[in-house]
Amino acid sequence: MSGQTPFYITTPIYYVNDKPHIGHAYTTLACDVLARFKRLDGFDVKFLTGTDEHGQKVEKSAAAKGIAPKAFTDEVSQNFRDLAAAMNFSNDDFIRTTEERHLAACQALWNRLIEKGEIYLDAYKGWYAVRDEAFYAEDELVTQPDGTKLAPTGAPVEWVEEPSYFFKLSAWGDRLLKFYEDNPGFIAPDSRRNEVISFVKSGLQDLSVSRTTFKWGVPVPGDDDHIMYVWLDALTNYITAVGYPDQGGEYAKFWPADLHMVGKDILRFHAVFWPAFLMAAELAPPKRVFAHGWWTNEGQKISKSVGNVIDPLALIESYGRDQVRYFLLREVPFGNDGDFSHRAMVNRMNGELANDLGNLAQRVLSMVAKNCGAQVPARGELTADDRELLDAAWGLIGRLRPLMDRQAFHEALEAIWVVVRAANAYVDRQAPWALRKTDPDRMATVLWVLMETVRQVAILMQPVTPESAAKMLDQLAVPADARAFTALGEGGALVPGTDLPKPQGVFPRFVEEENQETKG
Ligand code: ME8
Repeated sequence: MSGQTPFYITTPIYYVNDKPHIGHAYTTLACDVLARFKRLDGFDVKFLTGTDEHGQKVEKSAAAKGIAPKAFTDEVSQNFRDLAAAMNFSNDDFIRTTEERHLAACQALWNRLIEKGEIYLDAYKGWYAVRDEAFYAEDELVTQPDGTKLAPTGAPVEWVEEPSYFFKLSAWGDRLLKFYEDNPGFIAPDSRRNEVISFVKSGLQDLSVSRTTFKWGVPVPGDDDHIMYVWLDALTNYITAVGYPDQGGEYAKFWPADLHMVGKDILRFHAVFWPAFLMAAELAPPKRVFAHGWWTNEGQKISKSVGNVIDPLALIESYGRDQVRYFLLREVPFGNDGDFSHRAMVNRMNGELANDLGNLAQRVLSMVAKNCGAQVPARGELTADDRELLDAAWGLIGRLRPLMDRQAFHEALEAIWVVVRAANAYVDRQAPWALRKTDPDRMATVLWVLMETVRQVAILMQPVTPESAAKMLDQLAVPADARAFTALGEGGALVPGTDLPKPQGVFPRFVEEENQETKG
C-alpha cells in the first residue's frame, strides 16, 4: 500500500553456538511488540531477525560436535526459527549470514571501504576473546588471583598474532561524537548513551577487521588468505536484508533503520563500530539503538555452567505464551536488568491478566449474555461517571504512542492498566447486577460502557498478548477488519444490537500443584 510510513526494526542476529534462551526471546519479543504496534498503527513495517553463523566461536562449537560448520549452523539456526514460531513472533524476514545475499552485501561494503581508503593491511598482535568475538587492549584485561587474564566480560582471552586488515576507526572519534550530539535519540537509554560517549572520548584505536588463522567466514575480496572479522560481517546483515548493495527498492524505503534493538553487552558494536563503518562507506547510520538490560534467574546470573538457563519453550509450556510475553515486558522497566522468578511470574499472570483484565471481561460478558439477550446492549444517556471512564479508554492510544516510541513497554502496559483498574472500580460503583431489577435501561448503558472499554483495551493489547486479545475481540463480535488502531475511539464504538457469541474465559489462573516444593 502506498502512503504508509515505513518502519524498520531489527533484533541482533544470534550466534548459533547454542540453543536460544530467555534473553534471545526477550530481545525479539520487544521488537515483535513494537512491530505489531506499528502495523496496527498503519505503518509499513519490516521486522528482521536471524542468526550470526560465522566466526571462531561457531566454528569451535561445530568442531566440538564433530560436524562441518555449515551442517551445524543449519541445525542450530532452525532452533531460532522454532523459537520465533513458539513465541508467536511476526518477523517479516529471517536472515542467516551464510546466505548468498549476505556474502554479496559484505563484499560490496568491504570494497566500498577499500575505495574510500578506510581499510589498510598490517598485522594484529594482541588479545582476542572468542566468546565475545572481540579484541581487547592489555589495559582492559582483568588479572585473576592465579595470574590468568580475562576480558572485562569474564571471557577467556588468547594471544593472537596474524596479518590483518584494519579499519581506520581512530579517525572517526570526533565525527561520532558530533553525530551523537546532533542525534540525541540515537542511543537509548540515556545512561547507556553517556557510557558510549565516554568510551569514544577516551580515544579509539584502529580496528582489526580480518582474520587469517581460521576459515569460517566471508572471504575478503581479492585476498583469499583473509576472512572478514565476524562483527563487520554480522552488522552488515541489517543492510543485506534491505537489498544492499542495491540502494533502490527496500533499501531506499527502509534504510536507515528506525531501531536496532540490542542487549547492553553489544551496544559498543552497534553504537560505535557500525555507524563508523556506515559513515565511512557514505551510507546513513541507523536512527536509534536501544540497549536493554540483562535477565537473571531467581537472582542468579544465567549461565550454562550454573545450569540455570531458562528455556523459553519450557516457560510457555508452564504459563502460556501470552502470559510469558506479558510478564517479560511488564515486570521490568525496559532498559533495566530483570530477575525471573516463578513467584513474580505467577503474581503477574494471576493478579493482572486473570483477575484485573480476564475477570473484568468475563463478568461483563456473562452479565450481557444473561440479561441483554446476548447482544451488545443499548446505550442510553451517558453520565459523568460513564464519560470519565470512556474518555480514559478512548484517549489511551494518544498516551501509548509516545511511550512506545521511547520503548517504555512497562509504562505503556501500566497506562493500559490504569484504565483496567478504573473499569473495575466503575463496575463496583455502578453495580449493574443491582440495576437489573431497579433500572434495566441504566444497567444496559453501564454494560455498554464496560464492553466499549474492554474493546479499547483488547485492541491495544494485541501487540503484547495477540492470541488472548483476539479471543476477547471475538467475544465482543469485533470483525477482523475493525481491529486496527483506526477503529479505536468513539468513531468505532460497539453497535448496540450486534449478536454476541457465548462468553469464555480468556486468561486462565496459574494453580500451584501440591507438593511443588522446588518452585518459588
Ligand atoms: O552477540 N538477558 O549474539 P548472541 C537479556 N551474534 N538479553 C540477553 C541475555 C540475558 N541474560 N542473554 C542474551 C551476539 N541476550 C551477536 C550479535 S548483531 C549484528 C550480532 C540477548 O547470541 C541480548 O539481546 O550472543 C544480547 O545482546 C543478545 O542476546 C546476544 O546474542
